[in-house]
Amino acid sequence: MTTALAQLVSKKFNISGDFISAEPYGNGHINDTFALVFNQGGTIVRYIMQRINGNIFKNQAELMENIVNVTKHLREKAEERGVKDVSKRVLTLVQTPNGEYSAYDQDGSVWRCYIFIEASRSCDIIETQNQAFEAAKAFGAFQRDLMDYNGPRLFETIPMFHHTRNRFATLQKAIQEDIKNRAASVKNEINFALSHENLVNSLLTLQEKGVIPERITHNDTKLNNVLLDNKTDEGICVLDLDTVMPGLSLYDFGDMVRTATNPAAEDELDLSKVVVQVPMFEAIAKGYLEGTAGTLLPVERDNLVTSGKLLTFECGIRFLTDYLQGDTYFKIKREAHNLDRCRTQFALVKSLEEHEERLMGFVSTLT
Ligand code: ADP
Ligand code: GN1
Ligand code: MG
Repeated sequence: MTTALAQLVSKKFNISGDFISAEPYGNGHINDTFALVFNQGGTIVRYIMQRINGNIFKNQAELMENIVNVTKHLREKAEERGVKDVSKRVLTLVQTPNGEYSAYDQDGSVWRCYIFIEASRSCDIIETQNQAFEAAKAFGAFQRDLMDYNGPRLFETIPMFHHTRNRFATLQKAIQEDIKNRAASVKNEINFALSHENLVNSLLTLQEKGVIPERITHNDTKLNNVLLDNKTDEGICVLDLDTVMPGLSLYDFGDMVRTATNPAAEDELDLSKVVVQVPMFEAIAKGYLEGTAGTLLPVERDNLVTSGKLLTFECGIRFLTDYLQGDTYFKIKREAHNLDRCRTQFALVKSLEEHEERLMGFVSTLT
């Protein structure tokens, strides 16, 4: 049904040739993503088409404006550097015949379409240190490239997205309201969350004091939001630009720690597998420093470990909140999926705490 809808919507974009198929694609938790296949005069060409999640992104016109402005800037930077295959390195939106970058379906949902970047893939689980290094380097370079962004100020597509104190307050409210009567069954997770309240202010305080600068950041740097080259594992293109907006560079680093240091899946049931792999942490720190090319301040470097703990904790409380509220935010594939995800995040926070000294020792050697 949705696949048929995707075929219908694909007609609204400037795509030539004969339609072959549209299949759900990827493992994103938010939008509905399809891979479209067309036959263009004997050549098979793929596209990525997405229905933007209107429950989460309330102002899709602003969101698309951000993406148009950000990709334009990134394309200019790549061209300045003499990059040859720019459409492999920066997401390219496909327009409609009217020159729009999105189209509506019959229900009023907003869709967009990108050129499919071939010969690459995104990974859900980290396998090698080289992948960790490359992914982090690509996210770092993304941020560095946006430092001289001079287009219109980017809209905040989800207000207070990484305001962890606010996220914590939302959790407290969800516990109190307990609309699905689930709180009693997740006492351990609630206790873990409440006992870590001291974490929530760690970066906000530094930002409020003006010690850590606001930058344009990606804000959703999970490992599967970057494409790695199939042959070399080079991080070739940063994806999922819905939350690119003003933020802290440490939000981006922290979410990489969350997703690229742990060898287990985000929804792994065997929590003994959820551990921080120190060499992976080292690889992402080196990759991020290389990608940001000397632009991180010493205070940002000093807080790399804290950011990993904070962002992992934040994601854990977001999953727990969604579980308590009846799974209305993140897509789920099984009952208690959000609870399982919350548990892995909290297990990783614990592991980060256990390895803190060693990780800090490594960070102190970075120059
Ligand atoms: P969500 O917001 O739901 O996470 P994403 O934009 O991250 O959606 O896309 C989901 C997945 O689709 C990505 O993890 C990636 O594997 C794949 N993908 C997205 N855009 C492209 C593209 N232009 N080329 C190839 N694969 C893509
Ligand atoms: C969502 O869209 P996706 O799957 O890349 C979420 C992130 C979470 C992540 C947890 C807009 O990312 O913030 O960290 O799930 N994106 C949004 O896996 O909320
Ligand atoms: Mg994604």
